[in-house]
Amino acid sequence: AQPVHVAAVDLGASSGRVIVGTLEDGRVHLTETRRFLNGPVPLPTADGQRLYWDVLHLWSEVREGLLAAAHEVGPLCAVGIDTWAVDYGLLDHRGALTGQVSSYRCPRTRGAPERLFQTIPADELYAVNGLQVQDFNTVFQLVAQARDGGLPDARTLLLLPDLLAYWLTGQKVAEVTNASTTGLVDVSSRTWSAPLLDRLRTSLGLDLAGVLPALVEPGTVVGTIDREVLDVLGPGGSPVPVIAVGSHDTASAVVAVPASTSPGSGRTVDSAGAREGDPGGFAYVSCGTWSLVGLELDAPVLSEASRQANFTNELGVDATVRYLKNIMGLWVLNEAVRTWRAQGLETSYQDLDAAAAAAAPLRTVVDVNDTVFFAPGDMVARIAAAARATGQPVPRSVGEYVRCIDDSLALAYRRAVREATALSGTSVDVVHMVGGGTRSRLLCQLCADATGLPVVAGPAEGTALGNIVVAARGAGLVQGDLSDLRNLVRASSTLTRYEPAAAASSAWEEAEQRLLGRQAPTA
Ligand code: LFR
Repeated sequence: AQPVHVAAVDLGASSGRVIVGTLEDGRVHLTETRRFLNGPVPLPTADGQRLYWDVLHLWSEVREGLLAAAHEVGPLCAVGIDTWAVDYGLLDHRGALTGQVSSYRCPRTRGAPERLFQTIPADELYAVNGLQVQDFNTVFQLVAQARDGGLPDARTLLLLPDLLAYWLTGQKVAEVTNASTTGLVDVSSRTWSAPLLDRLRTSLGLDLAGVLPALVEPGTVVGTIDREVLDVLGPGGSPVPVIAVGSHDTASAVVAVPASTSPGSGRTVDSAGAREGDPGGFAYVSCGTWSLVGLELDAPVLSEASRQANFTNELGVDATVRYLKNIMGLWVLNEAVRTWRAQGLETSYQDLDAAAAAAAPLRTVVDVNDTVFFAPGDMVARIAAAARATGQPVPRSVGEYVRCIDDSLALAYRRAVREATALSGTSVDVVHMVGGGTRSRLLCQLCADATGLPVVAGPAEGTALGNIVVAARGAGLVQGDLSDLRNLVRASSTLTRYEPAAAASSAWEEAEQRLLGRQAPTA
């Protein structure tokens, strides 16, 4: 068969990329045609600092990347778009943006959950949407927006991937995996929750019913790229379809977990270890700006214990549920690197990894999920403060800081895997790490040591691959269920297996107790 090309637009909060997947001989070969930095842009207002996304810049980069894809690699058979979750643009009656697109890290949402819970109690919300409480969930952003003047001119709310798809095709949809992070979707029925929308209208004066587009499942053809907008063509001069994929980046990343387990089947086979017939399932760590740690299930866990532990149920591709916890992730490291570079330190991530590997293990650990690490800023100073506040030694070198971050992340992975299995009544015997974080050999090894489980690391471009295989299936280029898509991912990836160090267990238990015993005061 002739090779066919599918482009993934994959935007993360720290960087974005356009990657072409070329399908040939049962494998996907990736070609990156554009990579660019991204980050929240601060602007002062009378109410203090606000953080926005530079969506026009993102849009220009996406256009350039797709043009390069079509012109340098070949005619595109499909395009899929994924970004981080929860953030949205509002369109007026002409389809023009009514204002800036806020970043989920914008402090405008502080206190918004508590305000909403006065009218819709947290447990009632969780029973419907199954979502962890994070200030940034779309529903809480809307609470903040209602306080700041509401949605006067807004006729349509589009989450970011849907907004980009709209600009390319003129079609407005709400892809369901990402929509599930709004807090407005009934996680059990995969539909907008009419009762929740009703209560938001009566309690906050937010009339969202007509503003939210129809939900579509991954695989749906959204529309074709308007050539006036972007001059690209498919094979034989055909129009290029935009396919709804797991448009939440984490949904696409989990599609690319190279395990051959269907949800609930409890058997794993991974190519790096090829241990067939293991009794347990798999956990995953999707490792980018955030680390998303959890399980793939076929039904949500909506128990009170799960809510108390702040575990989330997000909707996945092919009727799956991602049961997981957000861990602050490489954000902490990226921000620390930003600080060091501003101070003139020239360093690569590889050098940092080597320096951290040479530093003493578990000397200082911090609670990476403490809210002090959420806002952009000087993470080095914040880590030092957290070390002092918990009576631990302050790191003395760049290597020790990176080691502290990696140890602390691994410690958080350990806790999340244990909680996820306990709360869902499942067991796992392997952890799959996907995403850019797998480029750190140290972090992968620490994850194995901390969880006491083998780690299979890769693919590093998991999100783009997960996006591409779902777009390819939507366009009719490949067939099959999730495990067939994962076979394709596995055939296309280099995986590395890390075995847990046998002696490590007690040291991690000690570190865990150290943190539990001496919680730092939160900001
Ligand atoms: C990861 C991610 C997480 C989501 C966070 C904010 O990139 O999409 O899944 O909780 O970003 O949108």
